Amino acid sequence: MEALKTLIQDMFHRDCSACTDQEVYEALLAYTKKMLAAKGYHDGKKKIYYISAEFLIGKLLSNNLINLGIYDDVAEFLRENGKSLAEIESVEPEPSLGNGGLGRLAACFLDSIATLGLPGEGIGLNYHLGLFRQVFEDNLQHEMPNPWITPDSWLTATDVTYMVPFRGFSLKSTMYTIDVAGYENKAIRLNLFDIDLADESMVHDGIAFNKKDILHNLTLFLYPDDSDEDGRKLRIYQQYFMVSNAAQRILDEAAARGSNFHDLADYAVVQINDTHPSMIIPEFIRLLGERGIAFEEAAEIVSHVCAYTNHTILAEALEKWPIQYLEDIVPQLVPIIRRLDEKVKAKYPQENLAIIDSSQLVHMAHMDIHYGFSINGVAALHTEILKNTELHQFYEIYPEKFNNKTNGITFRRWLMYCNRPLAKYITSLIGDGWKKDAAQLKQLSAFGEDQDVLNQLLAIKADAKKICKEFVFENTGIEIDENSVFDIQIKRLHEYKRQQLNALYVIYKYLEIKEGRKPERPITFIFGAKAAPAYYIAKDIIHLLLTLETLIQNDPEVSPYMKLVMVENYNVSAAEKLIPACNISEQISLASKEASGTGNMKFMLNGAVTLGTMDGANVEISDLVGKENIYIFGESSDEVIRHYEKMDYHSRAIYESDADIKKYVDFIVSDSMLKYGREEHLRNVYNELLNKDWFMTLLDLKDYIRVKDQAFEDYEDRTAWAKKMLVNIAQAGFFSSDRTIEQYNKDIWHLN
Ligand code: CRA
Repeated sequence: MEALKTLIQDMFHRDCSACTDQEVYEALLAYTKKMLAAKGYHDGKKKIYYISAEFLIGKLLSNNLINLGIYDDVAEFLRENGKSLAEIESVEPEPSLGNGGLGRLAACFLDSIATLGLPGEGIGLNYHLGLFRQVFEDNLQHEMPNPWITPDSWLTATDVTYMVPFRGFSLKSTMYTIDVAGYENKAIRLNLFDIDLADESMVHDGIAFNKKDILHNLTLFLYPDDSDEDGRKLRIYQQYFMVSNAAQRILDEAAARGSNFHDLADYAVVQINDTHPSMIIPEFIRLLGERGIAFEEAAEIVSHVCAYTNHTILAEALEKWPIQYLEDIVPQLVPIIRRLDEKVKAKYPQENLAIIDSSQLVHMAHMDIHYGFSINGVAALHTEILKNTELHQFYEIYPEKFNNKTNGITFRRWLMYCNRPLAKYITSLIGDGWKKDAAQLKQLSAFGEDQDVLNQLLAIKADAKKICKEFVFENTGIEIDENSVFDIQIKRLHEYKRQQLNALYVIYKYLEIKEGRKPERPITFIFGAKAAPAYYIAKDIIHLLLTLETLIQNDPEVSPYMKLVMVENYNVSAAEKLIPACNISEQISLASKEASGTGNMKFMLNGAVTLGTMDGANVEISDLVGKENIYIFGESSDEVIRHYEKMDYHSRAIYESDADIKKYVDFIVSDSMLKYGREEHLRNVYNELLNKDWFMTLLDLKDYIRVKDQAFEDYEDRTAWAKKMLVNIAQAGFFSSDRTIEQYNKDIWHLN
């Protein structure tokens, strides 16, 4: 640590102990950046470019220290100087470059690409104000800007710059880099493109701004409100800016490594992360044209370079742009897209295979599938649904393109960093081979009957809950009971994820307690979720949760037995505090709707037991841990898909025929609730459940209550519960993103 000591002296002319946390942070940042740069980057002839609208990377300091192998030394050095790494880290703003699972997955993938030593990089945008920061006021969500770029940050400006042409003007870009260290390996880069004139001062009243002022707004926000035409067009500006920069860079790099472009596929493979980067296909063709390669051949070249990952079957996320919008913004792409579409139509005249449909909408996913060489889903069930239902017409013509890549998470961040005591304990039992070969966690199975080990797992969990309790208090002002069961649902707020189902359980439990049936042990229901600013019913569900929080908090008959807390501004840092402390992991989406989920994996790795539907990766978790070590409820995805096809699900019929369900739903708009909540918002939720319930909440409610009660009962047999924890940890190895990336490389990328 001599070098660090000297650096601190040089920077601040004082000892570490005399510096402020901010100063020590700045020194550590400089120190770490230097070490990262000194490591160098993975090289090779062919390179993977992972292009994504989101990279939800989380704070970087500790993760980098871990991957550089100096975490313990730095922590020790700081301790000797009267500092704590945890406090210094709290100075670091969390980069706000992602929304949910898709963005966090991209971040885990960068960690694994670097760790496995693959030549690659991430490409995205440098959003200045990121996704909004969530503030609760009067039990309602408000959105504020989330600035994260400070004078000293992980971003390094580069001299890479391109011109990106739009109708009527061009924008100059600058590329910024964040180095991502591999675990005990070299680094790769996350390259974020930005405009030079971004003007944060145009934002007013929360997150409002002039959506037409592209010269100054293009990289302000991730997912700007797209509820009007200007908002949707801004998204196209962002997407094209991202992919034009990406394509120009990829061609430049390939040329520098010796490509003549005819052989581009030997130098570059592009993973298109959902449809946001899909315009890279026509953009490549355009740029290859400028470099002398005719359309037919260019289309062929691109078809060997681009691979597409689908992350959802929800229609709202499968982007379709009016061709007129593209005409207005990027007219240079329109003739190319039309030619691509004509080629498709000549061979396959069916409407449901078209790139441009009869309503003049451009289906971005269809372009990816026709002109990409691989299409993958993100969990086994999801890929089956793509093949058999959602994208069946494509599967029939291109069966060889379809493949599954079940998602994964990096164990560096989601165990070694966020739960150091558990990571250390695992190492004490089976050595530290698991850090690079996660499958070795299976060796933990040998301790299933070892009472000391089981007790130790319970003790580590109990400690994590104490730490979490402090975090919850700081965040919400509510004191929770560390001896209660922690039941946690943290993820984006969406009707298909069914936070409303969980809320109905809370209402059921509340009424039970009111009627004198108290739980054996207090329960703490923890939520964390942001709702998209224009997704009104999602915001109403947040209001429902916050109103329940207040109601329970103010009811002395109930609050000793249960609490509900909704963490404000849920983000990666909050997840790192909550996940180690969780007992019951809520994964309760309507079967068929959650493509994979990745929170489910983080929870099991940290010794929580899943309560979930047979959806997404829950199915694979269930297969691995066995039915005794997971709580499954609800209709199967086949049943659900049948209901949609037959259109025979009517929530009102269930409500009218079941007095209990009626009681819980009615409670939403009862006087007790109206005392703390707003009628308008609560009634929206009530009406939605009764008249639409598009995600079949009431269908699964009774079974959910039954199985959840069973889980709480089983929790009381502490040894039996500890065994479930052990099995979950031992079986989590499959969900390492190192495994996922190895499969991408073996089946799709073919690097080295
Ligand atoms: N919301 C899926 O819904 C999945 C992640 C990552 C999602 C999750 O089930 O785990 O992707 N889909 O694959 C998505 O964003 C646009 O679609 C997600 O994050």
